[in-house]
Amino acid sequence: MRQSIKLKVRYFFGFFLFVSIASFSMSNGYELWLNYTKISDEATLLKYRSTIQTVFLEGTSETQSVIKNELEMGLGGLLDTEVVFQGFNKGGNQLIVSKYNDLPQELKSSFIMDGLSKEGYKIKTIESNGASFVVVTANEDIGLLYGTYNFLRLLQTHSALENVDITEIPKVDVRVLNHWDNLDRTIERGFAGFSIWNWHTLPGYIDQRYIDYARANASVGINGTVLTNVNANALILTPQYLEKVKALAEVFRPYGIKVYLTARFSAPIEIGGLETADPLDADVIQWWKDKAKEIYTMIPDFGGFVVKANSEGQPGPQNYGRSHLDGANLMANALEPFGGLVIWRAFVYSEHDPTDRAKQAYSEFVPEDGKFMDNVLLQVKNGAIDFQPREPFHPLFGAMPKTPLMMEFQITKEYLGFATHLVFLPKLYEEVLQSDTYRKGKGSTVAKVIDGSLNNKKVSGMAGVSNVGNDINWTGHPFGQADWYGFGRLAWNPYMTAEDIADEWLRLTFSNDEKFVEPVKQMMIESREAVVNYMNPLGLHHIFDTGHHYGPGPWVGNLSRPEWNPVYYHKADSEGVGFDRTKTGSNALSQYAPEVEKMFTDLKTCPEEYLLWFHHLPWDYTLKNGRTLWDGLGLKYQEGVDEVRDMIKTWEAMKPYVDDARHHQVSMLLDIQLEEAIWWKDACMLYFQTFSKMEFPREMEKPEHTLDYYKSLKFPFAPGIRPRWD
Ligand code: BDP
Repeated sequence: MRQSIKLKVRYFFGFFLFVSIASFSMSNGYELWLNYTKISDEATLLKYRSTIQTVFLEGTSETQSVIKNELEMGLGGLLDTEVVFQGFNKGGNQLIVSKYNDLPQELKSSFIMDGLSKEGYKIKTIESNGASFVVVTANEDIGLLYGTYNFLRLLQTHSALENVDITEIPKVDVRVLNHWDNLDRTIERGFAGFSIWNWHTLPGYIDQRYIDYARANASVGINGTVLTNVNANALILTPQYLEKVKALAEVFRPYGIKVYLTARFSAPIEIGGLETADPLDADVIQWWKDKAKEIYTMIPDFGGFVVKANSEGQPGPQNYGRSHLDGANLMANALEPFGGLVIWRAFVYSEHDPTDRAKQAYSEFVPEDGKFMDNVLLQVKNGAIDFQPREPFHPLFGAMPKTPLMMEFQITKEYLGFATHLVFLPKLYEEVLQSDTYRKGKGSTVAKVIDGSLNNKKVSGMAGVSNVGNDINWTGHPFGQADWYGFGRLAWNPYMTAEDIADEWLRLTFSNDEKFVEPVKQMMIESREAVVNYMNPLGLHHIFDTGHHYGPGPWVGNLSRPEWNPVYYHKADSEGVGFDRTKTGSNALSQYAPEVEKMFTDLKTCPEEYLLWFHHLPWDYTLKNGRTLWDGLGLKYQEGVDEVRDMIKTWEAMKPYVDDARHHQVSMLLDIQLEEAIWWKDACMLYFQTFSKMEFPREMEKPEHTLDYYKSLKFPFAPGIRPRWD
């Protein structure tokens, strides 16, 4: 909060308010990981102060004034000193932030800038004629901004400045948040309040949040934002709304963030007055061309369109007997003259297609490989069903070598306990990115598909469905910020480990004290397995109560579309449980490379985490630990509950290291998480018992209520729901 209040003060209020609020020690979390409070370790502080006595910042572009502001806040706050900007000081002890071309001659020879690309940067300690400098340099302004944030991160994490030698180049080109924000400010699957986009007061009123949002994103390397829901409203493409979009684009531009919009396929009818949206119709083709031109006249660096078509009732080319390919190329053709991208979503499944939902995207898109225009990316969810606590990687990864496949992760926790549960998602992202597709032999990881290196792609991308809302701390749960942060870090470098990300985030957000960082990091890392255990153990999936997806609903079987019913996914019966996706079942496994297919098919090699995802097994099937499947299920549910109890204990012991406000907030949320973990265990085990007819394993705590009780629970106003869902 402190630095943003500083900003506000600068913009709106004046000195007095700043002084009075800056002395308030509680944090409401608004400042996110850009926490520039004074470094408490005296030795570190003194060392930094003597190393950085002045700052040389060359240039006056908009991005450079953003850099200046950030250094004033960051250095000023962390070192608690007045930041002195001055010319090059041969005497040293200076921070130099300058594009390579503008570097003082004597420093230039220390750098080789080849291959640094537009967004890359270097940070290096240089000794020159007995004087010492820390230099941040890049080819372009945006690289300098990224480098500045990294430099501040070094200070925030108390890193030594003596021998710094960092070269950073993003491995992925398009690093975007997807906001599922509606124009009325509700957010589909959003659990942290309403949308931060106040469309009503735009373009005239620029909320301070827009600026702080841009800072936060740029600080982790996010370079794009899709402002609107994939279930799109065509109005966003009207001049009235484009004016508002333009105002946001102007706020974001100095931070290197492009805006993208979701394009409703039927927009030519709804706002264009045409009778059809057929992608092969001449008027429709012209309409999209004109629309693209109109947008680029207003927003010259507009990123492009994201499209959800012929999926869950959205209009699309198939309404006219055309294909996804026709639809994507229609828009790509319109955007191409302006350098815009079409991000076409592969999340498609049809109520008219009786085959396993997990197979439909692959069947639809693989035959089109190589036929999309160069400015089309296909955006694929991490798994073939839908953002479950654990899913095997999507079979499309690696299967379309001629098409750039973009990763779609969900940062908001639609299926992971909303903003109430502490679940560190980078652990899930890491698992997916490090999965081996075997498409070009061993080591063909999903990360290599995504960064384009597996098949030499010209453009690459990663999208995260945002968890940001207008809650004071942006994400509802204070630990939800770590998921936003971690997504950005992984989009920049998909090979980072979840552990390193947790380490960084904790130090930036809370404290550098090892007695705090180590146990809490451990807790974050384990939190992902905990949620899998208490919600969807052993490969169970999509057994959430339908519509809102809050809590368990494995019994639901009355919805019109078969694949919207949990019973479709677990297939429990008196014989056993699980979805047979081997050759004897839906054969979805045939969509993977032979090595992967074999590994998942063979019960001896199939990891038990994925057992019921791929196999229907008898209740008395023997698990690796010698227990029956039925017992194993109960034990996993119990393990999940116990893990949350451990998290509570860990957090309780962290009281000395965290301000009371955030400590209490997280404690309350963990208590709810425990209640809900128990609810999941009891409801699911009671329900599955109606089929297994077996006793609960003795180590499992017995359910508190009856199955009828759990079935009777209703949550008509659960957040994040789209009104038209059942
Ligand atoms: C599902 C959500 C739904 C989204 C859909 C999508 O339940 O609200 O519209 O994904 O990604 O997870 O299009």
